[in-house]
Amino acid sequence: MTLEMVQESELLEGFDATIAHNQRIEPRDWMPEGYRKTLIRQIAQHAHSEIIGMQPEGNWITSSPSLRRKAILLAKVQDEAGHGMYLYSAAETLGVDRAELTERLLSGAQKYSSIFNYPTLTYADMGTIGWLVDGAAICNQVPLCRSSYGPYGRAMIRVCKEESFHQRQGFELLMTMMRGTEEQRAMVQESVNRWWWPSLMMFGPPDDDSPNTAQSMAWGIKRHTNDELRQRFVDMSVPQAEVLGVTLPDPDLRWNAERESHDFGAPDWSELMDVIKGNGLCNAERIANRRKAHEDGAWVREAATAFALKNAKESVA
Ligand code: BYC
Repeated sequence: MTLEMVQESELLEGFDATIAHNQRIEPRDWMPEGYRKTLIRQIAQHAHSEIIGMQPEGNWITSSPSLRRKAILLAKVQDEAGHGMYLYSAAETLGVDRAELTERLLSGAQKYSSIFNYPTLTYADMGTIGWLVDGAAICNQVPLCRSSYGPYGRAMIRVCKEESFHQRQGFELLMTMMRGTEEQRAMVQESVNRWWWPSLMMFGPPDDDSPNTAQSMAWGIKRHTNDELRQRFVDMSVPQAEVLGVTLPDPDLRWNAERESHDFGAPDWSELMDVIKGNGLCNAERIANRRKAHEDGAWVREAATAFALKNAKESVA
């Protein structure tokens, strides 16, 4: 064994002990290359999802039915931009920069959540996204507050607080519509029918087909498997659907007293794979919009860099 190999095995021992003691890995700590790469992949994908996720709702800001709804939607979409920024910053602590991550998103080398490749067809979708999509996000992200990587876990705490507000505003919007006219109730049901299955797909493929889960759990990056979180989401959503008075579009959904959980049908996994590969209804449009926004913002980045350089020179002089 060379000296370098001995040093690396000692570093690995220290890293494993930190994980085993449920303590956090911080940016300056040594970490295995695979751990770093997995975190960059997941955190960047998460950041991209927040930024691309502004589009389906952003489209409706100018068509909000009242000033109150407009202010709420605007605030929510701005929160999502903020989440993207915290997450890109967390990824940067791992030695990548944001420009490089944006390039990877635009070239298709990195993914973003499948859910944002579905179109928003009615205003009820603003409520359903809040209720189901943010609801699924909370289920997935609350355990990530305990992720073994410090900057990611800390970013998640603030993100989750805001997601919780997002979910409630969605539920309140749907509740208001359900108390309205027959037509409004039908609009909510139609929207829930379209978003239910894609929301279940947000948790990723079934555990048996999830190549990353086992290693990510061993490293304490993920705290639960995809199927565990999906089950938690279904159990959480069923009573909420009853309160709202909507039917979840799954004929196999029923309470299983033995398991003390709901049984439910399988989403169309071939659809998830197809959307992930880029063949969803809105993939091309979402990336084209993101590319245009990035290009249109070039002058802002240039101005900010020039201003920072000028300030740095002045503080040296
Ligand atoms: N969509 O081995 P697996 C939000 C990929 S934003 C696309 O299970 P992993 C919001 C996966 O990346 C919420 N791709 O992977 C914003 C992997 O491919 P690569 C976003 C998916 O990482 C605005 C491959 O499939 N949330 O809430 O262990 C408005 C195999 O999967 C998907 C997060 O990003 C998918 N659904 O587990 C409103 C949460 N599923 O990368 C709301 C953080 C799987 O190897 N991320 N893939 O090429 C995670 O928790 C995990 O990354 C996942 C997947 C559970 C998503």
